[in-house]
Amino acid sequence: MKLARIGGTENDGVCRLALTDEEIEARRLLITWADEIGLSVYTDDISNLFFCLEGTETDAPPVVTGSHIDSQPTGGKFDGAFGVVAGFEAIQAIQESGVVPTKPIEIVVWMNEEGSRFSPGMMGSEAFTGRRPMEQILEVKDVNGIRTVEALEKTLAMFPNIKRRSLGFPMTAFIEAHIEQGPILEELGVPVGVVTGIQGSRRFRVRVTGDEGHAGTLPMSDRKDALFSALEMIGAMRQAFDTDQVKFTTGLFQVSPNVPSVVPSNVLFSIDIRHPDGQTLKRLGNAISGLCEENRGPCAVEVMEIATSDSLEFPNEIRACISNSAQELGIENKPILSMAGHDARQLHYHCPTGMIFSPCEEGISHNEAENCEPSDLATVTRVLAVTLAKLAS
Ligand code: HGY
Ligand code: MN
Ligand code: MN
Repeated sequence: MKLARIGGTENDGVCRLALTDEEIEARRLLITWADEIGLSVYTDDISNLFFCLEGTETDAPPVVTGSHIDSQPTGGKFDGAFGVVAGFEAIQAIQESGVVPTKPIEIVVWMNEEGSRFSPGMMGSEAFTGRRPMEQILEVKDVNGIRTVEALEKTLAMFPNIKRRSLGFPMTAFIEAHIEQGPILEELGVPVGVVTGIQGSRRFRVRVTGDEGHAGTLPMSDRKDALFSALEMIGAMRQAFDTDQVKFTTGLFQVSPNVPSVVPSNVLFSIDIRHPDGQTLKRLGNAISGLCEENRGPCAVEVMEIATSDSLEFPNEIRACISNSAQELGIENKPILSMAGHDARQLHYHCPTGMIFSPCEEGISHNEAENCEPSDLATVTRVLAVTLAKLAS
């Protein structure tokens, strides 16, 4: 709740975009918490944050948990933040239990998971795992034309005394606790979800180019109305993508010159399409260019794919470790596929990785009304603590 007040909105949500003053303030709070329980603090060249509990084998690859603290502009208090706070609670529980782990246990805060300011997201985990080149990440601009590298340097300069670590250091395992962001666990009445994997997603930007004109004088037959063409394209996609299990939206939509009496000359819109089956996602994503071309009317259209993530399955050894930990605590748990993307997606290609889900009220997320029961979050955190202690011993 204290973390949620940083960037808190009047609708009881959170707006704490990556590398903003609000996020810098949140980083300061976490560093204070880490100092209070004796964790050492590190960062890296992409400003991921690491809080470390030493193990008896100081140089062993750490067991890592964590998530992100950046939010959507109309985000909730728990998306990302829960996984970071759960890491602190789990480590404190391990410290208080007197268990001294063999391997170090660390909490990580991945930079810019959401990608709402600098897009696409997951920059911190992609740079760490080398799944996206740094130079590509650093040149991304936000809506005000600020480059990622400028905001990154400003953030890093705020914490001059934090030791730097290399990107990509070895890890024994990565476990991310996160809210489900869907309704399944709540409907089942099950407090813990053992995540089986993450569905695939493909993200595009479509630029439609027409011509400005006088709203009152230019004959309709001579118009190159970029907005009308964009609407035709989106309508055609909604029809083509109306199949089982597909998730599809055009969340970002920019019109210019965006004034009432000028025929729109330019539209830029996003496509976020997801599906658990790799072949279906491939087929649907590959159809986008054709659908846009067929519906461009008198306008020009350019389709750019900016991110592609295959469906993935987390390793059984990690899923079993989480499920057994819940069992030992007498906590009911169920396997569940993640429909949302997470940094764990990138870590899956770096080390044995898994996720633990908590229910969230009516599955609401990426919405200021996102809400969770503290008891549910505590239950997931207990399973996380046992899982981390096991993996680190
Ligand atoms: O879009 C996603 O799935 C993630 O919550 N950013
Ligand atoms: Mn998240
Ligand atoms: Mn999110």
